Amino acid sequence: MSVVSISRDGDIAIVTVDNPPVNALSQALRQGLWDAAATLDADPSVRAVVLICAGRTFIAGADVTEFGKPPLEPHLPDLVDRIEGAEKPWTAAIHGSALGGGFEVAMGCRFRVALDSASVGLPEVTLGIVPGASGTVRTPRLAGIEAAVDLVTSGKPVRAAKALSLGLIDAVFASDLQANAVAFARDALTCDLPPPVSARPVAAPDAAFWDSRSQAVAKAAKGADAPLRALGCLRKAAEAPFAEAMAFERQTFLDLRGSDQAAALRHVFFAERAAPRPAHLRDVDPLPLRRAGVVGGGTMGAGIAAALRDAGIPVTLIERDGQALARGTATLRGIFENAVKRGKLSDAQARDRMAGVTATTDHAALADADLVIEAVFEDIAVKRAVFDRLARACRPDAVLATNTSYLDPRLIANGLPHPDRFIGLHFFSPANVMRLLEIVPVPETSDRTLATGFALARLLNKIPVQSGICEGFIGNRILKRYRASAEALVCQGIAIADIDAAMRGYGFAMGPFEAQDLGGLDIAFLQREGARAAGRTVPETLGDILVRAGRKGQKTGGGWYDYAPGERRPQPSAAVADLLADRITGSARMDRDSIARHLIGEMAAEGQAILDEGIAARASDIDLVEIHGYGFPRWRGGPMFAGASLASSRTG
Ligand code: 3H9
Repeated sequence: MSVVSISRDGDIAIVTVDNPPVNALSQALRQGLWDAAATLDADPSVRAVVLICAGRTFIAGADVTEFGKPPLEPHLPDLVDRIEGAEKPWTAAIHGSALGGGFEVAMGCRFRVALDSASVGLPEVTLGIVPGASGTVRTPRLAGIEAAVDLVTSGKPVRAAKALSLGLIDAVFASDLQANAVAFARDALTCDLPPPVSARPVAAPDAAFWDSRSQAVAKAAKGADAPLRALGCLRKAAEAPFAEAMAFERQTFLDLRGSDQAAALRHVFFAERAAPRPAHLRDVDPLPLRRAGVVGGGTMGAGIAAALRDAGIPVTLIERDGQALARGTATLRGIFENAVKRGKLSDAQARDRMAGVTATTDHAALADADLVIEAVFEDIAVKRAVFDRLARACRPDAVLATNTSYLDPRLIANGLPHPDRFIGLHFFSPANVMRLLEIVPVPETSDRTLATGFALARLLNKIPVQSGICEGFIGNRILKRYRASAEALVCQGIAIADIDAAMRGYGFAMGPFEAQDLGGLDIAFLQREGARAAGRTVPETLGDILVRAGRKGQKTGGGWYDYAPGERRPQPSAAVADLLADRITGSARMDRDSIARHLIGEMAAEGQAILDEGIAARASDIDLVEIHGYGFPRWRGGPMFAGASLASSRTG
């Protein structure tokens, strides 16, 4: 069947696009629309055209799978011009999302109407490119340069009501999109047509505007190239004639499309879509998730409860006594109050979030929970006791999950009457913000329980990655190697501050030592001490030496660095140099680029071991863990993606 079909409603032609899953602008679709424009121009009985899409969304953009291949005609900018130049006015009727090339096609139309649930946007910068079919040139002509800068450089879509207020669309309907769009198109024929978007003027702001915007955009981009390049295109659109700005945008698009950053971001785009759908669970129905319980109201438990409430799931929060319960409830309330302060929630929404929380010390309140997540102290005996009680209090079909980050979930599940419904769900702090969820089945976990873990991730808008069982699972195991490798560099004589600067230069918000100072060195220290107490041989790390000397990080006024009272700026520390003097045996020199390459190579090597052992199913899953759990720069693609290109640049 053709991806474009034409039908009629009297003198209005309806062009329907049907190219599942998201109506992406493949060559066949571009050609189909091109031919439709020619057919309808030639048909004197047609007075106007409505462009609408079948399926879940309007055209969601260029076909990203075609980006690595030679471009085929008709090119998208020509198609947008062709639609704009059509003899009859086209109206784009938008449902779902009109994104990237999809919104550019809509801007080629004389009018744009949408369902109120729809959104429009130009997410190209999130793929490491700029809009390539007039997005930077037509958007400011519709919405003005300020709004265009926000839309294009952030890549964030806006909902229909906002789009209407910005002038990006002309009308919003609650339902009956096709009938309303046809009526709109017919009505429009009774008035003078507005000029095509390309013919509309755009006001050019002064140099100060561009200076302030480039600073803000560079800051938000954190090393990604595309947002600043997009800003350059917008400036051209404001200062040069239409055709010149189009040529500039096209050249920028083509430059970036082949860039390393765009390849990395495409890799992440597809990785994020592959991770939530493991092939072996395709035919497995998850269990319903109507009510949840969280045991433990510390930072992690409260964060998990907040994430569940954000997804609309009623939560029972359990603590061991009234005092701990009051603290946990206050932490949870604090999360929502903070969201109100930052404008993320209204007062009423925050109240509603708390109204859906039952706080109690009585495990019997978990009798109707479909899922209970344990987030208590990392101590096997404490956790076992919790699960003993849960086994008695919960329904036999309720999923019981542990949020352990280091303990072996098999030991926690041991002795449970229904281990098939047990699973590890490893959240990252703050759990209501961080998108990563490591899903860790034990051998007895049923497919249904596992599928429920993935369904939970979908509900909470998290990126799920399945991990096998090993110490630290995927993420903390790589973190351990990263830190150990960074310490090894220190022992070779590389300055702590140089290592941190190298990793910041690579794109991390913080280097490995600064990050430990912020989070506290004592957490990992206590884990190592626990392992030592259990009789395992764990070599003394440099971090251990610092903690034993009372240097636990910023909270104690010093860790790897010194901090002036009340300050967060790290200062190289003579005390640390003294404490570590015996262990610093080398006087190696390495430039920052080599330091970063070395440490990324170490992470990738650990990732490869994780793959070889079957702990992770795909290299791209490991990349997602690092990007969404550990601040790895997204535009680098993750350690496995970046490590592969480091390896090829060494051999090539
Ligand atoms: C662009 O337009 C450049 C132009 O300016 C210039 C050109 C000259 N291409 O996300 P989902 C697949 S750049 C190919 O789970 P949802 C996706 O891989 C583009 N495939 O659905 C998945 O496949 P599978 C700018 C695509 O309902 C399936 O569709 N546009 C594309 O949760 C379902 O995806 C964007 O960046 C694509 N463009 O969300 C929009 N998009 O089933 C990107 C999706 O085999 N897309 N697929 O795993 C989205 O944001 C979401 O897909 C959308 C639907 C919101 C539309």
